[in-house]
Amino acid sequence: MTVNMRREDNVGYVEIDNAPVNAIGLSVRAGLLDAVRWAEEQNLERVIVSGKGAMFAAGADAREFDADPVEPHLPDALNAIEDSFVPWIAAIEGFALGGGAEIALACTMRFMAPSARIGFPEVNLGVIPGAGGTQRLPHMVGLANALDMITSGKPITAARAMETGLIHGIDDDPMDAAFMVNGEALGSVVSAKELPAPPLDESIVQAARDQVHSKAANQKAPLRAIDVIESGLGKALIDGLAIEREAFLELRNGEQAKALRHIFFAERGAKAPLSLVAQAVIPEHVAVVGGGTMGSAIAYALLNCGFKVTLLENDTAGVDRAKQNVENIIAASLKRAFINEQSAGEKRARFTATTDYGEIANATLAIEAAFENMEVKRFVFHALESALPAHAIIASNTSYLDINQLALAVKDPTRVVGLHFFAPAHIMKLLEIVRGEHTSATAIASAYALAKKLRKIPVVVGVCDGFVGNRILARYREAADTLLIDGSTPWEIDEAMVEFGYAMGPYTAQDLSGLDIAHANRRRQDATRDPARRYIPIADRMVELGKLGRKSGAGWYRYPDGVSRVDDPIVADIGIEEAHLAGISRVDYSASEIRERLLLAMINEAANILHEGIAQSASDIDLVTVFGYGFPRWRGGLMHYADTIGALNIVDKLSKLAEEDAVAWKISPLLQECVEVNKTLASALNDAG
Ligand code: T1G
Repeated sequence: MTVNMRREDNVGYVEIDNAPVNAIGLSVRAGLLDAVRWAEEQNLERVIVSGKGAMFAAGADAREFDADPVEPHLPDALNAIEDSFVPWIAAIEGFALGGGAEIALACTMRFMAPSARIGFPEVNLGVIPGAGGTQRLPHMVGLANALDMITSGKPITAARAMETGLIHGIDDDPMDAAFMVNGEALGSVVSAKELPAPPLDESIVQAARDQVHSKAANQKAPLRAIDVIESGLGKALIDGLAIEREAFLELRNGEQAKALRHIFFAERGAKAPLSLVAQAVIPEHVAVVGGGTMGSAIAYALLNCGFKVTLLENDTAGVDRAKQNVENIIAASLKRAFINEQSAGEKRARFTATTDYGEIANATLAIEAAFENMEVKRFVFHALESALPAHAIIASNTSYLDINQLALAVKDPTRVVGLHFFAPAHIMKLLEIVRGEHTSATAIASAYALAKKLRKIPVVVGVCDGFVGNRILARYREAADTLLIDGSTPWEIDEAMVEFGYAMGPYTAQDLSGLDIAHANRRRQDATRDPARRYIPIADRMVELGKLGRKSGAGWYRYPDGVSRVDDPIVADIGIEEAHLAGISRVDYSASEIRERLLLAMINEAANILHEGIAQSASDIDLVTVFGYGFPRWRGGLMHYADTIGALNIVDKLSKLAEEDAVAWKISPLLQECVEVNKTLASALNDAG
């Protein structure tokens, strides 16, 4: 059974029992309807509904969304609860989300535990509440609060729920509170549909629209939720529910909802294969080498998840700098109330910065975050090998360098793995686990376990220049620089990609990270670059001119006050000048041509990455692009997006581009294969196995 029913005297207890999160699937919906009939047949005085385990209910079972809805539908069950002559009381522990919150709204009363949360995260799945949330909530909490809860998708605390009038009480034992409500009080509470609808205040509605346009541009569900809430006001509940249901079903079958569901489940699928879990060695004491930006943020991420951390630097100046960097992150976290003073104190107590490698004699994991230079890293690896226990895992945070080359610095290469964090390392969720040719299963399993403890999204990648994310990024930038010399400006390119859904375009992003990083990589690749491949010298010119980005006051843009960004005609002139020197007749590319070229460049590179076995699945590439590189989540990631275009169309467009430049636009064999056997990239497993 997924809905348990029992009675004690004349009180009925209905428990949603569908591990792990009490998702409301078909059996739960049917069970709720049965429970209404059971309570009425038993002529009970009240029903107290709760969730088994830590959660009330996580919402509708999103795995059912790809299939046609099956009766009984959740609105049917909730209308039956609301209309029943036996009053229902929701006793909420943990989360009451989406359909779970809607069950609570259909009840006569609601009680929450102090730490419980209630909310409507449907927009995060590209849909809107589809079982009365848009129609009942405004009557309970008012128009502004309802719009905010539903369009933001953010759950609220029990205290906030009490403030807004959403619930009737907060109690450490919500079921007991529900039991203790006196009969008369219970009988006097009116249901949502009997409460007056809030007045339609156009200024509130417009403010909600403006908020959505600024926070969730391009996303359909939040705006549609506003429409449905607005059109339901003043209508009978049954009419409002019909409007809601139609909108919900339409969104549920739409591209954005499919993309968001894909990412939701891909994120949860990013975990160690069962065969590996038992081999994980979870460290307590972790060594971090290098106290710069990355090293200190990695150290903080570890401290934030309970690890003991010893940060190693070359000299006392480095030690002092590392301490200050970590302290700065602690101070910022305190300022934003992410942590409190007690928690800050606990972190400080578990943190040491030193030059003495003797202090890591009992560490079982070391993460090297030193200067991005092979010789420096090999030297550090050698020192770590001498200082650490023989079974300790040695990881590098390198963004590009060859883990196999690094592993040669130690006697036992099986203990070497890449742990590629993304800046800022204590905030970004993505973690590329780089598997070297000798990396052991234990090292991979331990990396997965570390990612889980750090609440990161782990993606195992193979060894190549830039692994998955930075290799795609390098192709993205190369294609953008090609447009730069062939006719566009940085701001035209950035605007085109922001219209696609990126928070910022490649040039704005590079001004933030600094042009010198990519410049150093280009120099590193000089010796092995294909001479037949077009080389665009504009970015080199920028670095030669000292235009390194925001940190130098100017990069692809100028920053007159250090903050605001303005187009720089000098940069546009450099593009024109370089085109002239190369004998190129510039072309005025439209925004859609810019988008198409940059996206096809990334898709083709990603297909090669999949084909070469550097990534294990298209879904992993989606996680990397969304959680590491700002690809719009509501497009499902680069490969999911590619599948919405289709391999045939992609190959057709690439063929035309290859006529311009056969080297840069050489079509990935995997894309050709997808066309030949009519398969999607999502179904294409890498050939390397
Ligand atoms: N449907 C199906 N499976 C779900 C699920 C859901 N809604 N939520 C979680 N799971 C699975 C998840 O895939 C994972 O599976 C396991 O449960 C643990 O999840 C009608 C239409 C509740 C805060 O959007 O936010 O209601 O990997 O790792 O970290 O109007 O899950 O173990 O096989 O995330 O403890 C609205 C989504 C749905 C909430 C718990 N509800 N879930 O976090 O566990 S639409 C949501 C969450 C709706 C109604 C509308 C979180 C959580 P596996 P987990 P967690």
